Amino acid sequence: MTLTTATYSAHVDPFAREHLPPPPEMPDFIFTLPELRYPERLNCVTELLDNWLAKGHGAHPCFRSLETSFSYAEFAALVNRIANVLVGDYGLVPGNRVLLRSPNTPIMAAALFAVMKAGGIAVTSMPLLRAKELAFMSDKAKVALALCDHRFLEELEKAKLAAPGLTKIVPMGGTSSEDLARRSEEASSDFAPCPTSAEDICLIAFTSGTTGVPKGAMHNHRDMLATCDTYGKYVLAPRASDVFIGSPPLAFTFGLGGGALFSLRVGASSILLEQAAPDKLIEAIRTLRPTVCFTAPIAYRAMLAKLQPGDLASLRICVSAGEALPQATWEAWHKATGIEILDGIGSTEMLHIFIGAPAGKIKPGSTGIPVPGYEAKIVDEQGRELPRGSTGLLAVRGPTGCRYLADPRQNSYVRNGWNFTGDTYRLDEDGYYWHQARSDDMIVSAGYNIAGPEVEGALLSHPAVLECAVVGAPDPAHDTTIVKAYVVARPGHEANEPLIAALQEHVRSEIAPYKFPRIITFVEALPRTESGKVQRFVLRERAKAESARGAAK
Ligand code: 3UK
Repeated sequence: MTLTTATYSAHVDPFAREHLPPPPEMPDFIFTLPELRYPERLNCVTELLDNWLAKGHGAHPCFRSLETSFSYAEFAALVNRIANVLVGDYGLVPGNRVLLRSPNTPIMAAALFAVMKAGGIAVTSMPLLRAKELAFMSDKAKVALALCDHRFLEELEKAKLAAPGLTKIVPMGGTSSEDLARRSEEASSDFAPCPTSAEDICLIAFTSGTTGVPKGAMHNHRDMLATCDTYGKYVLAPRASDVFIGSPPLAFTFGLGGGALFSLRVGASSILLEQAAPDKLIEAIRTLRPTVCFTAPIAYRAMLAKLQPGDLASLRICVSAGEALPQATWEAWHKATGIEILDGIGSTEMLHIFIGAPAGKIKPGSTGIPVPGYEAKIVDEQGRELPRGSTGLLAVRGPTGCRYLADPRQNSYVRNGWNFTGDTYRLDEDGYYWHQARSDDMIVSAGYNIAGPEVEGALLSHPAVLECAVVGAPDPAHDTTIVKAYVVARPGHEANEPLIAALQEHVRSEIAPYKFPRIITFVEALPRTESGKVQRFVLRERAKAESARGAAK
C-alpha cells in the first residue's frame, strides 16, 4: 500500500496508519466551521485537561464516583502518573494499542487519557464482554498491553490464552502490588504530552456487532475535539458549572462523549457510576444533584416508572441516543420532569451525535436536524438524493467519519465520501429527520413496507405497555411476513388475551390499520445489548422458530 501524502505522525508504531482504509474508501471530512481548524500537531489531552490548569481551573471538580473525587489538578496528575508507568514500566511507544476493560470509574478515565497523552491508542471494551470477544478485539487491534479493573480479570485472562499477542495484563483499581494505582503512586506527576499529529489515531472503538463480527472504528485526536466543538457546543451547550451523569459505558462512544469529553471541553465535571441501572441512576441524581444526564430511551422509560416527585430537580439537560426515542416517552418525561429530552443519532463510526435538535427547536418524535458542522441527506438505493418529504437511506458527512480497522465492510459504510449509517429516515418539509428503522429491520408485509419502530411507538402510547419490539415473522400459511410484537406488560396489567385485543385495537386507531401487530407475545424482558439496544435479530430468529412450530401443529 502506498500512502499518498507523507504527513507528519508521532506514531513510532505505524500499525494504525498502515491499517487505515485506502484513500478512495475514506469518507469526506468537512471543516467549514472555524472552530474545526485545528493545528497539525494536536494532543487532545492537552486541550481537554492540561490547558485547564494553565487557566487556573485546577481546583474545579473534574471527575467523581460514589467513593472518590478528583479536581482537574488531581486528575491531570493521576493521568501523568499513569502515563509515566505505561511508558517507563511497560515500554509503551506512540502508536501502541492498549486495551481497557473496566466499568466507568475515574481510574478508568485516567487510564484512557494517559494512553492518549502518551501517544498510544486506547482500545475500549465494555465490561460485560466475554473472553471470545476480548480475544477477537485484542487480536484484531494487535494489542500487547491491557489495563483491566481488578474485579474483571478472569475473562481477560481467558482471552489471553486465545490471543497470543496479548502479553501483559495490568490490574487497576485494586490494592495488589502489581496494581496500576500502586505503581503510579511512585511515578512522577509530570509527563510531557506526546506531540501527536491531529490525525494520529488515539481510539479504536469496536461496534457492538449485532450483525457479524465487530468492526473497529478508528478515531484520531482531532475527532475527540471535533465532536465537542459541534454537537457539544451547538446542541448540548454545557457550562463549566454543569455536572454530568449517565449510564453508557465509556467504552461505548456515546458514553465517552457524555461521560468525559463534553464536560472536559468546557471545564465542567462528570460523575462516573459503576452501576447505572435506572434505580441507581435516580438515586445518584437525587443525592449528587447533577445537571446533565445521558442515557438510552429504555432507561428514561424505566426511570419514569420509579420517579418520586423532586428526584430529578437538579437536572436541566437530558440526552437520549442509541435507539429512537418514541414521542410517547418524550411526552411522558416532559410531563413528569418539565425537561425536553434531546434525542440525537450517533454511531461508533461517526464517534458521536450528528443529527439532533437543540433545546427550543425540538419536534418530539423526530431525531432532529443536522448538527452544525455535519451534512445529511436522504438517498435512494442508487445514492440519488431524494427531496424533502421522502423516505430513504440516511447519508451523512462532517468533521468525523468512518475509518474501519482493516475491514472490507468500509465500502458499504462509506460510499462516495458519505457515511451510510444503515438507517432509513424520513426527511420532513421543515428539514427534520424522522427515524423509520434500521434498514435491515424494515418489515415487508404483503407488499407494504412497515417500520417496526413506528408500530412500537404506537404500542408504547398504551398505558399497559412498558417495553416492546416489533419484528417481521414468517407466515407460512400465506407465504408472507406478518407484523409480530413482543411486549413487556407494565406491572399491574395482566398479560392476557383481552389485553392483546386491546393493544391491537389501540395500534389500529393510532396508525394505518394494516400495520397492526397480528401476533402479540408477552415476554418478561427484551433481549438487549450492553449499550441498551434491542437485539431485533434475536427476536426475528425467535419469531421464525415460533412460526415454524405454529405451522407444524
Ligand atoms: C441507532 C439511533 C434512532 C442507529 C451512538 C450516540 O448508538 C450509537 O452507536 P452504535 O454504533 O449504533 C449506531 C446506530 O444506532 N441509533 C443511535 N441513536 C439513535 N436510532 N434514533 C437515535 N437517536 O441505527 C445508528 O445507526 O452503537 C449513539 C452517540 C454515540 C454512539 N456510538
